[in-house]
Amino acid sequence: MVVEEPGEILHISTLSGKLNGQQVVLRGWIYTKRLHGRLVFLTLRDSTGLVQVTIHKGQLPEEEFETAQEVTVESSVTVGGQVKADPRAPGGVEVQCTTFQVLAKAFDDYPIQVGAGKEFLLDKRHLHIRSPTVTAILKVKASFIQAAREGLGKNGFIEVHCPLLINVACEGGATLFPVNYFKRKAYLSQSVQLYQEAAITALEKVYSVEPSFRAEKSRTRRHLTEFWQIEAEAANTPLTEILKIQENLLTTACRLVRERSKAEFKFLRRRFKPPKPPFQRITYSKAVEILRGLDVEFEWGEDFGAVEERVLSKQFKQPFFVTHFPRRCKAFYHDPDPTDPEVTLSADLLAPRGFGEIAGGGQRISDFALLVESLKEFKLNPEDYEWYLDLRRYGSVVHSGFGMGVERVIRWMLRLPHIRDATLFPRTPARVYP
Ligand code: NSS
Repeated sequence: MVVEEPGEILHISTLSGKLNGQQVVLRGWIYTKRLHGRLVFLTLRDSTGLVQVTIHKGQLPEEEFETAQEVTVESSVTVGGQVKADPRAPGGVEVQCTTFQVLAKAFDDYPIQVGAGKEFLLDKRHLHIRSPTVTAILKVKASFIQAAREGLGKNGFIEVHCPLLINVACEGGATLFPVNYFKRKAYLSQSVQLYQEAAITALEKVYSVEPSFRAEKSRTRRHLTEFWQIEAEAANTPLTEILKIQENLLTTACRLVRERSKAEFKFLRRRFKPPKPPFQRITYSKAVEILRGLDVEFEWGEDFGAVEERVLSKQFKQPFFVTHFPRRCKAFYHDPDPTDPEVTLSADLLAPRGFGEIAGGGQRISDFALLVESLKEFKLNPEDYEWYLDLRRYGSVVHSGFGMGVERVIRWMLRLPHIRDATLFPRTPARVYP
């Protein structure tokens, strides 16, 4: 079909009562259609919102009216018409159609219907992402990443782009995805931390926004096998400083997102108050004490699971740090606390009100001999980590970093039922389609 190029095409979000009486052209997809005698009511959708389009027989050529009567849901169309202020209409305006062109008529069996089940919607995720709810979530996510980039950039962090095909584990071998790399052993990255540790000797303060992969069989509302992290690493920076950087990043980014994504928060009916610094800091041992005080049986030395994080974070109204985790429940690279080598200079950032962990990090071992010893203790082969050991041989400095789980933050901000709701196409143990 050859379609004449119309004049300037407006986005739905630019329509308002101020344009009352003006002629506009919109391009989008049919969201709903209702026939009512000589009238066709359509809801048109574009990337910026929804608007009602009313089509009166007699106000456009007969042939175009018939096309509108027969148009199917999700057809792509160009609509011309007059803006009419209507306080009852969503958005305060409707468009009275005078020209109607179909760019591609959709098959008449659009599979997504009101009341579709969760699994079905996940099978049809490639279509379901068009729903205004999903669209709003994706916009908030983009806004958060952009705000985080701005915040880190302003603080002198330089964005680096690290490999995702890697040769050694950062976060323990159990969750590595193996890749057949031309008959050699390679894996998908769990975290770009080790590469960032190399980059800081050149750039001092670096960050990345990148996918991370974990072959985690856990089917929880907080785990994906592919998720995004904002990771940062800084030279000459002890644990206390990296906590301030994280605190600053989260508060700044949340404030910016709240300001810039007002329409999305309103549409999703989410009230979200950006957190305010300083965040409370408690040690792991103190957290264990709190848990035991709440009748949770817990052995010192274990890592917190979903239950512990939920119970603990219910005691807080703001995000908070848990610091100084025992050596044995954290990865090999965590620096032991010189005043108590049983624990590490590590920290997790937990979101309040039952939510739990959203970021993890801490101070890294910077001493060569200590790092070799730690690798051996964790049953890792120092030979595999040769390049990483070089960083301690040549120009080692005290340094710290963290990784913030983007989908975890979005789930918390928007109170989403499941972490997969914060992704375009979720990847879980049961799902690599679509
Ligand atoms: O394993 S972490 O706690 N830490 C690291 O990967 C460090 N190497 C980061 C660093 O210091 N540069 O993961 C960091 C965050 C964690 O707090 C969660 O928010 C998120 O990444 N995360 C996940 N999100 C979704 N699904 C899964 N499976 C997942 N695992 C971690």
